[in-house]
Amino acid sequence: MDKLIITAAVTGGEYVSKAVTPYVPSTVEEIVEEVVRCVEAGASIVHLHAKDPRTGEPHRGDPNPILKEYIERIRERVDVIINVTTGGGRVGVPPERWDELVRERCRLGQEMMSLNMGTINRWAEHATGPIFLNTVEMIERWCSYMVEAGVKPEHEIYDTGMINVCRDLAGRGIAPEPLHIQFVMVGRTGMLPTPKTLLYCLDQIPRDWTWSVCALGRHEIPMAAVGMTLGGHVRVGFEDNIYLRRGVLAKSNAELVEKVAGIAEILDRPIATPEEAREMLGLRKPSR
Ligand code: KMH
Ligand code: ZN
Repeated sequence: MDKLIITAAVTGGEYVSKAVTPYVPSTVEEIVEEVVRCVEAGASIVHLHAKDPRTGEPHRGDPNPILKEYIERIRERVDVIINVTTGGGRVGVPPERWDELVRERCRLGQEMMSLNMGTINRWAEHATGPIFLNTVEMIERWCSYMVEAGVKPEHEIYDTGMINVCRDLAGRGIAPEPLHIQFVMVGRTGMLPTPKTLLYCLDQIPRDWTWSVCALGRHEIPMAAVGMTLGGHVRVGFEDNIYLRRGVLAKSNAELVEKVAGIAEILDRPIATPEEAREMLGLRKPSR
């Protein structure tokens, strides 16, 4: 089995603000410190959204300058693979501008970006409305922007049909193989977080593709345990779950990273350093 790549989705994404947990990092300084703690705990990738520094809500308007600042400040402190959102960063931005902003966002100095592989009903209330819009045309264009910029897409799969979209993009040479998949088990409007669902998904992807799993709320850690047992990689962090255990808020994303790193140790699965993860995912180290 390959070494385990742990992604820390540290910023709370679009749904987790200070009103949800006081521990969500929101200022640039808090986010950088949180990334450093997560890397020390075993994360080799961090996934970032732009936040309002005061409230921890999604940053309203063009998120690119603030994401650029996060990336530059993180690079000054620690070696880690940086993965930037494309699903987030839409609040207060008219849909006509999404395309242009994603294109620009590909060139902020990160190595990876999320690419959401289909439209889905929102699993929780969201400022942009009840639909998480990702048409095949958007996906194709955004994938091409990433590839042109030398950024590796992380294909986010919320429902099993989205795997077909991945295969189609790969087959037409739009997404370079091997793809890296994130199975995002949101439940409710998407895939249920169960071992059976994950096994079905794994049957649908070529063996040489890499994959990771994340699940929302109380399913995060159990599905991470299932994923790493099956040879996959895992994502944890406040974007998906704010609890360390039932009724106990995690005080830092690093506590969640430590928890899955502990499970990996029990399972005798070594953890990948950022450099080892780059090698496994075929990433180039960014120039400083
Ligand atoms: N918020 C997650 C459920 C993105 O940022 O583009 C999925 C995600 C997608 O991380
Ligand atoms: Zn995200």
